[in-house]
Amino acid sequence: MTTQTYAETLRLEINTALDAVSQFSADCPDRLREAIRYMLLAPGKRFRPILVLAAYDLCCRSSDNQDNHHQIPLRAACAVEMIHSYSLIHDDLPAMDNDDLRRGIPTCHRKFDEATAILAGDALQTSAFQEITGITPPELAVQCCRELACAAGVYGLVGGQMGDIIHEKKIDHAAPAIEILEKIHLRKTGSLIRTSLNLGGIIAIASAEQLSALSNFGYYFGLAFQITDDLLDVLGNEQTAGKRLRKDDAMDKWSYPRFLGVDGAKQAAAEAVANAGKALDIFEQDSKPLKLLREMIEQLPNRKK
Ligand code: GRG
Repeated sequence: MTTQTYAETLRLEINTALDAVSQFSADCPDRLREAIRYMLLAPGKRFRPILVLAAYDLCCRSSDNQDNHHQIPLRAACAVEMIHSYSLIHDDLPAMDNDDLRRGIPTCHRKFDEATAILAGDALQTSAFQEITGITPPELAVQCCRELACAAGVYGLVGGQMGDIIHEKKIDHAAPAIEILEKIHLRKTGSLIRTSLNLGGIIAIASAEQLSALSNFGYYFGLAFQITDDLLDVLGNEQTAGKRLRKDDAMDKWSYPRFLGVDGAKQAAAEAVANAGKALDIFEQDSKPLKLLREMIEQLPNRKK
């Protein structure tokens, strides 16, 4: 199986599982279900859930060939994608970035309305944790729940988003800009990426050395992801990216190209990619998941969306 085929297999498993977890019973209002599924099932790259499954496969000692091999890690994979989708829906709202386009389609509040989009985001967040409670044994579920809550809350996504808003409005300029920028992005973007890798490792009962390597890889992956996202905003094509670009300058946002220039940001991304690669050196080098993780990080500087 090539790395490409392996990645496609994981993506298919993830999309099937996301479809299943967002059916909900008849008690869920139809409009809410529709709004949730509209953004959750829209064509995202599925980076984070793929990282969960690849990290799991990398550290898992049981046989690869069981039919239900991914039954438990798929719950965590769905949960991170649900948290990610909620954050995109809320980030696009008029009170935040006020965007019209996401994943190549109208944003959730444009397609439905603001109240529905807020509620769809809220429901995605709570459903993510409900999904985690299905992980067995229960002690593992508790560990995963804590890991995800830390990444999503005040120390992660939400805290990072608040930091971004504060600095966008230039309230606090005391510390060196690049350090603040890194801190914001490690929370806003990096935390969920790192947690995706951690969750895969935790569920696979990885060793302390493996968990530390995954976490290091996640740190640099998050950094490279954010720098290349900022570069995409400057250099990318809106149609291919499926979202509005040239936002950072227009909204006076802090970004890597703004502080380092385009070439400096490309250099910083290359350094993060190299450091991420080194973090993986402790693993067996010719396994499928290892090759996929290396490919994902090496492709980041070429991303078009
Ligand atoms: C509203 C709590 C809250 C947080 C918002 C998601 C987010 C935090 C901000 C989005 C703005 C942004 C451009 C963040 C940088 C990185 C990022 C999260 C990009 C989008 O993720 P992709 O590229 O998207 O993985 P797809 O659609 O492929 O899943």
